[in-house]
Amino acid sequence: MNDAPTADIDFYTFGSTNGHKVAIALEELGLHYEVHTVNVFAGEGQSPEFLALNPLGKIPVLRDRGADLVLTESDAILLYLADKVGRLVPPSGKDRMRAIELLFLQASFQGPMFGQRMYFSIFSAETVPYAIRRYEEQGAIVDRLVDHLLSDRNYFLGEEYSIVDIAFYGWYFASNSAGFELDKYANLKGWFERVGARPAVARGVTIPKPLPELPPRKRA
Ligand SMILES: N[C@@H](CCC(=O)N[C@@H](CS)C(=O)NCC(=O)O)C(=O)O
Repeated sequence: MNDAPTADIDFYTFGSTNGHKVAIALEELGLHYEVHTVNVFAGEGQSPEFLALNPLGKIPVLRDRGADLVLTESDAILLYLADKVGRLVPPSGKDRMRAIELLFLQASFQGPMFGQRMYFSIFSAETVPYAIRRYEEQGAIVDRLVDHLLSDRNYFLGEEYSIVDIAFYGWYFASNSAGFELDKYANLKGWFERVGARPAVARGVTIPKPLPELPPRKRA
């Protein structure tokens, strides 16, 4: 609930993948928050005020005033919010460790590979066929793995939707919009549609604004 007057959470974001993940979680959890739009692609992440919150100059950043806490890294923020409300993550035991393992997988593998794929296939001023191929291959490895992980379940942790789904959805949403199709992966495609049908997800990917129109995808 994006309603500044009663919020004790400040959410610094822009309309891109890692920000959308946190927006989806805030919406799913029904938390009150105030959005601060930081156009990191126009240099606003480099202002002294913002660098004091995140020295890397990237969004998302979350400040929980009540807890006197500033957090960066989207998956750490997802875990914090889920724990704060006591929903969307197993509270303890093996199931919680599995959730954390999958969050690390998302942050260390899906995010960087999809990020580089997007950069070389969509945004790079120069066409670098080797890099396009390399990250298309890495993206396909992620897709095959995720399709396999979802082969006997509706969500990453089983039948319960969780922050792991939100973490993976952010990049799948952006890469799908950029023309990276999921048709070859039935389990992954079914999951993508299931998660995308949730009202909080549909709202989250428009906060503070939807993804921009993207340039055409380069082919190697
Ligand atoms: N590992 C970070 C990545 C954050 C990130 O790359 N944010 C992007 C937007 S989605 C950004 O701020 N880019 C601007 C820049 O790199 O200067 C996370 O998961 O939060």
